[in-house]
Amino acid sequence: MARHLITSALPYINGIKHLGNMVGSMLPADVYARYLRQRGHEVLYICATDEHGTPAELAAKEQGVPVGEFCASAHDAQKAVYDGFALAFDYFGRSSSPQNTEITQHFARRLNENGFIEERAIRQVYSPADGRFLPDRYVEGTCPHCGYDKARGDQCENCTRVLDPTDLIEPRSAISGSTDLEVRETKHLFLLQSKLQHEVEEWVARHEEEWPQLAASIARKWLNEGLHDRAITRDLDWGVPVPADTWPDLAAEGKVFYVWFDAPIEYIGATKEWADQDPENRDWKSWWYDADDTVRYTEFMAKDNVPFHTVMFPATELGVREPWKKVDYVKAFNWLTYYGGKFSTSQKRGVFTDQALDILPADYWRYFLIANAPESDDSSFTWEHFTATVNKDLADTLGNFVNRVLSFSKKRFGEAVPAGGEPGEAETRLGTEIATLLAEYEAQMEALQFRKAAAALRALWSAGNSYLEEKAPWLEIKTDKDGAALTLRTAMNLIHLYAVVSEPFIPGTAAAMRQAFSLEEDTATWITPDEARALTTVAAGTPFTVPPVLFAKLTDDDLDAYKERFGGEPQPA
Ligand code: B3M
Ligand code: ZN
Repeated sequence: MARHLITSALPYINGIKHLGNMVGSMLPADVYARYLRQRGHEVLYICATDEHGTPAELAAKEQGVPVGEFCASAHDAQKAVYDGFALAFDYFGRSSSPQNTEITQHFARRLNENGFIEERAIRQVYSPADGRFLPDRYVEGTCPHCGYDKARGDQCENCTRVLDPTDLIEPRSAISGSTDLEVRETKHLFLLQSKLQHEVEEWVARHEEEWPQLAASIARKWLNEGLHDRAITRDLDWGVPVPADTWPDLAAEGKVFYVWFDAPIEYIGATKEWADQDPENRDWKSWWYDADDTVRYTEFMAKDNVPFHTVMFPATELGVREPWKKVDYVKAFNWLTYYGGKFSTSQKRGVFTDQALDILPADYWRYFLIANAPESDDSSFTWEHFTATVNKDLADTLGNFVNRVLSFSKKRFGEAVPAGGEPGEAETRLGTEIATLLAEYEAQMEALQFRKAAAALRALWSAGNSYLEEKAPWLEIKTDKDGAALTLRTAMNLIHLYAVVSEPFIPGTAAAMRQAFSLEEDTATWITPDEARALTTVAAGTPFTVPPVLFAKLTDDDLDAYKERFGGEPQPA
């Protein structure tokens, strides 16, 4: 049994995320983590809020609260939503933690000792009216490439080009609106990534064959363009301070590290946060340090984050010259679109995660999103597709099967799994089919192919329906009571199997299904294809209850109401 370290890209602190964010990072990571735990592996799933940088400062300013306070409450708000989605992190930390500060500063000192950091004077936008430098998003203006007049200093939202604040035409301060801006010289730390190019290339070459094509091709593209030295400090109040022991001048000027320098280090920082809560029993270093032979590390993220995880962060880790664990497998996702257009936080298009939970329980979303994850291509969210999937897969194929079998059995045989009948040809055939489908499901989960895994799971559910239609216990009972008992007992074993193997996708419903049976031990321990084949884990005589309807069918009125509330117009991509 391997030790599995899992991280998902750290959600940025400045607001509740939409469904598109979650499907490309935290949700599949949770599904994978749950699966591995059920298979008996030791798993550590770590995530955190990414709290530094200009968007946090600006959002706090907008609300008129100190940035530390803003982040604390925004962290809690995000965590509450993730709890609602049943994301079972081992720890959900904060990049503004002292642990992250300590490790980030350590990394910077080591990089410096190893000759990978250099102090350079650069020209930066300064605002006399605000009395400060204006990094990144603190400057707005007209994009020199496309003419968009609300481009931000770090990137143009319209044409997506990456910008430097000094590129903007007619720049203005995002704080005061002042256009009285000057360019002043100031010193910053640069990470000499160009010196690490070869090492990163060698490292990527050793891993890319195993990575999914999306991750490998993005890493290659960045390497081919060449690694550039980049500024890793900023003039901000909020961030990991540049350590005064190493850079007294910069520290005195209040410089902090750039958010993308400390954010990936927070994967380690959050692990230490986790360990510090129970230091007797938790050893953070064994997951991260000298762990190449003992830990398998899998990262989840959307494609725009891939360069930072496949090239920049590995460069940092390599340059530290200490055996920090580097990623083994990068699971990258394309975009989930909303009717073919962008989910947009700023334009309030699409469905936010908190709104989703107001409408329906987590399992509806979890199943739909993973079954349609943008794995090989972008995929589009539409309410039509969502309601049709819920009705067909969850309400009919799974939910109805469970309720039909249990209610009918209760009515005819009472509240215990009925005895009688000997498995025959139909059960043997069913057992073989179930074993094959379960093996397929396992293989797709091991390969992190979530859509295909969902298809295999759906096929398992369907197999139960076909069996039930074929045996028709509601007719059988009229002529062959033992035969009907066998059919229902077999179907109940399927329900129990579904309860166990559906757990990664729909943990709430899975628990309700498991708990329908009064088994000695309520455990989600995996059932292997060979065990499943026999369909006898739930013995005759086991008491059961009929759970409330597992999935409500969504009506045309529901569909209209969703479209009315969220908009459902097709949008050009
Ligand atoms: N916070 C993702 C984003 O906001 C960024 C991920 C950090 S992962 C270390 O787009
Ligand atoms: Zn532009």
